[in-house]
Formats: sequence, C-alpha cells, structure tokens
Amino acid sequence: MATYPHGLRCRLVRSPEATPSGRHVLGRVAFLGHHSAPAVRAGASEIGIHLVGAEVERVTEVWETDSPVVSGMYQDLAYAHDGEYLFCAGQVPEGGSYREPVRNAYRAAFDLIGKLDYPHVMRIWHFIGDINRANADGMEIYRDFCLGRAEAVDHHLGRAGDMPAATGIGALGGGISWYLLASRSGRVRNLENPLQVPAPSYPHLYGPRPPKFARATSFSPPGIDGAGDLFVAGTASILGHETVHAGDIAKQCDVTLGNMAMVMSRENLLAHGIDDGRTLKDLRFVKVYVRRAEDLPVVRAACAAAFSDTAEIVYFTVDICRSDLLVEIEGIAP
Ligand code: 3EB
Repeated sequence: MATYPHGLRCRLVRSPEATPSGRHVLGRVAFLGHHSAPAVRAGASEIGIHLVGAEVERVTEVWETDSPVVSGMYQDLAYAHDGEYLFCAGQVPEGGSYREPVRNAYRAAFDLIGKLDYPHVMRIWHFIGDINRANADGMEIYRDFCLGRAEAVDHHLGRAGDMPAATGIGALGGGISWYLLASRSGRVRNLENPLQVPAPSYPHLYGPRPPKFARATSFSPPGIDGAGDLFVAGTASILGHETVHAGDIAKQCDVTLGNMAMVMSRENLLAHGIDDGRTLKDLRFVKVYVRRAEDLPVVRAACAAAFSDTAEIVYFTVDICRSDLLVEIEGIAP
C-alpha cells in the first residue's frame, strides 16, 4: 500500500508464522477448514473462518501497521489498535434467528469504536453460514442478517446513516464471522456505482430491510490527496438492482468485472469529488468467491486476464447472498 505514517497494509500469506514482516500485526484472518473464535494471540487479534475444505491450503489475511499495537477482548470481540487504526473481529453463534444477535454484535462494535475513538469505519466483512437457507421462522438467513444490520445502523447512525464497502458472503461453517477496519483520523468516503442501484435502496423484493453497504470506500490518510486506499466491496453480476445472466458464469464474470472497473474509474471518482482514478490492474488483494467448484477454471481465466500478474488473488468456493449469483469479487487498490 502507499507509504505514509502509520501505514496500514494487508498481506495474504500461506503461513504467517513462517513469513514475519517485522511490522506490527493488528489482525489475522485465517481462512480455515473450521471456525475458530475471535481471540488475542501473540498480541494480535485473530479469527478463524471456515471457508475452505479441509484438504485445501490455508490462507491468512494479515493486517499490519508501523506502530505498536494494544490488543484485547471487548465483550466477544477481539480487537487491536495502534492509535491510528482499529481492527476488530467477532463471531455470532449459529442459531435459529440472526436479527437480534446481529444487532447486538453491531452494538458491541459501535460501542468499541466509540470507546477507543476510531470513528471512521472503512471496511467490513461478514461470512454467513447457510446464507441461502431458511432460519427458524422461514426467512432466508441472508435476509435475516440484513434486517438485524439495518436496525443496528438505524439505531447507531440514524435512518440515513451510511456504511462503508462490505462483503456479505457464505461460509462453510455455521453462524456469522465478521471483522472490520476503522481509523481515528483521515477521510473515509463511501462510493456508489452508477450501473447499480445503491444497495440501501434495493426494493423490498430482496428482503424486509436492504443491505447497508457502499460499493467502494476511499480511505485517505491525513495529508494524502486523491483516493488513498480504495476498498472495493464484494461485487456481483447485478445491474440496476437485478441479477443478470443467471446460470452463465462467463457473462457473470464480465458484468462483475465491469462493475468493479466502473466504481474505481476516474469518471466515477470525479463524480464523487475525488481527483483520482484506478483500474482493475491497480487491485493488489483480491478475494474471489465462486458458488460452484466446476466454475473455477472459467473464473480463474477471467481474473487472470483482468487483474495484474502481481496481484494476490485467492479463490473460495462458497454460497453467495442471492441464489442466482455464481460469483462475487472484492479487492483493494492501495
Ligand atoms: C450485491 O451487490 C451483492 O450484504 O454486505 C455484496 C457485498 C453483496 C456486500 C452485504 C452483499 C453485501 O447486493 C451482494
């Protein structure tokens, strides 16, 4: 990522213990063959998310900084912060209804953010077990999750409150594992995509309360002009508010990549008052979620053509929040 004081950086590594960087670790997100609860380990906060089959190589996303960190547990959340950045991770246990536990999890996170003074949330990820299945009341679990999240956002930020770029995706284990990044200073700007209806304005067709997230978030540290670090949200084959190309993985890849290119483009950044522009080749850390393992070769080929040879790209085979979506992609352009 760009070099600036207290630089926040991401690495995707196969074995974090074997590849120390000499920097301070805020958070480790291990993608594993099982869940492991949020905890503080060796001074950093850590969470394990069941996202890969037992036979697959594990990958860990490591969030690092230049300054020493202070870590701890707050309620069930594991956190670490360095005076400029906060990483925090939580896990909502598997259950029959997620509305209230999600509200509670968000309340704990907003409390922590307030208490420690990191008011600018720049990115959030949610990994949701059985995302397309019905909960105990017959509501799809993703919709149940969206309901709790929307109520939490109403309560803490007000009805018009906006949330940053997010990922809301399936997981192989049950419950909801999630983590976020926030900053004390700098500037967070949430971006929309002119090709897509803002998710918070989706019609009721997709659930009682819409998903609260932005298509991308620009984080500019103090003194940095332009987009700074651009976090592109989980992006799928949606135009307007509708899924397009149901059943066609190649076309869904094209639309997904087109949406990502548009949200990062100079045209779109200028429309949001940011004098900057990025392309797909600027993405450094890319996570690709593919519903059906048999689609992996097509998705890998599309990503290899679209992204830089030096981008770090990881693939997961998990369900996606709408049953007709076959692929979802997120990334960071530092
Ligand atoms: C979409 O655009 C696809 O609920 O937090 C992407 C990113 C999606 C985040 C979320 C959902 C979420 O609606 C799904």
